[in-house]
Amino acid sequence: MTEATSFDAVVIGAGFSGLYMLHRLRGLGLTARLYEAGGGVGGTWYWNRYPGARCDVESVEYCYSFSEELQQDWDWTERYPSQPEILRYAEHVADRFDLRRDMRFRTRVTRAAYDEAAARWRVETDRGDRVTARFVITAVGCLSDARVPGFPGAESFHGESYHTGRWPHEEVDLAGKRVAVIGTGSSGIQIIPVLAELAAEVTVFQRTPNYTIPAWNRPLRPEYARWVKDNYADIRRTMRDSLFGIAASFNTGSALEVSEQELRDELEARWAHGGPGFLGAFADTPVDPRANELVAEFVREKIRQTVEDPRVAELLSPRDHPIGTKRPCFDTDYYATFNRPNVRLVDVRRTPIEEITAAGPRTAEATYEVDVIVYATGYDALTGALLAIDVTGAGGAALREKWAAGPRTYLGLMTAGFPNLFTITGPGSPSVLSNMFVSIEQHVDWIADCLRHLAESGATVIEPDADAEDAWMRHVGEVAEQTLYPRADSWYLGANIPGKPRVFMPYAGGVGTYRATCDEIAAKGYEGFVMSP
Ligand code: N01
Repeated sequence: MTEATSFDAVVIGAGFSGLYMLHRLRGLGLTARLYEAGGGVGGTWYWNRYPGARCDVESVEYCYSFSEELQQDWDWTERYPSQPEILRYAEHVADRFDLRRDMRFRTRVTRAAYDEAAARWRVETDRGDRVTARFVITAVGCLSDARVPGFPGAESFHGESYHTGRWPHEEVDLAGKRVAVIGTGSSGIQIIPVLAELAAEVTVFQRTPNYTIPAWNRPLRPEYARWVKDNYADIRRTMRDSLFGIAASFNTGSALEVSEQELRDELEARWAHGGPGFLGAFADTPVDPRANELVAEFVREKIRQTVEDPRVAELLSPRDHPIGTKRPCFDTDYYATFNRPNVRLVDVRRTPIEEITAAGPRTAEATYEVDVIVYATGYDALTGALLAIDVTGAGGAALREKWAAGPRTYLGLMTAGFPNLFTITGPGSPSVLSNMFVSIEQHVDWIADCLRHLAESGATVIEPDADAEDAWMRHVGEVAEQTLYPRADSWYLGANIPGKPRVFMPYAGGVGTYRATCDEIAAKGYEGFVMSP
């Protein structure tokens, strides 16, 4: 039998957005082909196999809600799910809904070109596939384009080097080894305490200290899991209407209007509970620098209480950005790890890494001899994976050109001039500022409803109106300006990638507000979109 080369839709990526999109397309009776660069499903959880990799959204909230049977059948074992468990869940979903038959693994989409005359996309892959589809739906993930800084001499290093987001599938033997970790974002903060247990020595190269809150991971109590399953309808509703897509309670009061004791009591209680709810102690933390500083100083105090060497404690204390303006981190024993005799901290803000020698990283002060270098150096976030594909729209216009000064979308779902191209959790939507599952399901459902609407109304082509897109981008910028987010050099703004335009890319208005906006636009006959037969 010859392989089909013409589909209703091509989906790019088999992470949680691609899996659910494929399922919904099937339900609509549409034909689809899904291409995935990795060797299996799971997206970020397929790649991020580093020791200690774990989600920092609670397991019972970090999962699909679209199937009642699925959410009742699946049992999570820990408060925060580990990477192997999340990967098992992705594989279970792929099998349960028989999704694999439309997937092609180890196949990277290299080019997607819109053919206006045919009103179809021509899609090419690195394995020579040439297919066409009416719709292209990108499910490429927001943090999938792993980046290693271009340190001179990196290839001359005699030991092993790994990026956390491209960790080998086979066991990496770290016992007795000297390990360098470069980077102290979420990945670094998770891997460092585990490496400290496994390796002989760990040298942490820190450029910017991060605030991190204890996760207090633990086995999931069966009675709690039962309670969640019995109350899922309410819990999911709370999550969907919330700011960040999680069920934790967020106070509406101000940190500036409570007594010192009340402030401390609230923060202590949330610290003791752990996890993302800590940042919900006061409503003005994300917007008022004085309120923010009170919360930030509480965390610095915790660092001073935990880390025995005051010089190390100070080095670990963030002072250059408000708390919550970079992606919050949640840890297991991160600060305490710096009390171990086999862990040392190098301040590469003061003395940057000048090169990687055969022996290891070299700063102006010293060469650090190591056996393994772990790059926990992050991603070209939100746009990297999309722009790695050569996408051309109407008139042959290149997406890379259109987004040269920063991504431009309407609702983060589509971009003008690129008809029938949908971007799940695209820039301009809440995506990385939320529990991804909530954002993914909302986007996929919205896209599926839109495709049904097109079919019912006899239209075949949809794209945003340029004015609607401009207005949305202004709104995304204005909402960000009302917050403290722009004050940090974060990957939200592309600040981690040299030469990337400094634009705040996600929508900071919250998933509840955003969902209401998307629903209203659809209810008004897809206001701001242009549809044609
Ligand atoms: O990457 P990051 P990540 N010299 O970009 C440093 C999600 N995630 O992989 O801050 C020296 O946050 C860089 O320093 P600086 C989550 O959304 C979730 O850790 O730029 N250092 C920074 O310390 C997260 O936010 C989970 O000064 C250099 C680090 O590398 C996102 O993924 C787990 C450098 C990069 O931090 C990305 O996290 C893991 C250089 N030249 C990830 N270049 C969970 O669910 C970069 N750095 C728990």
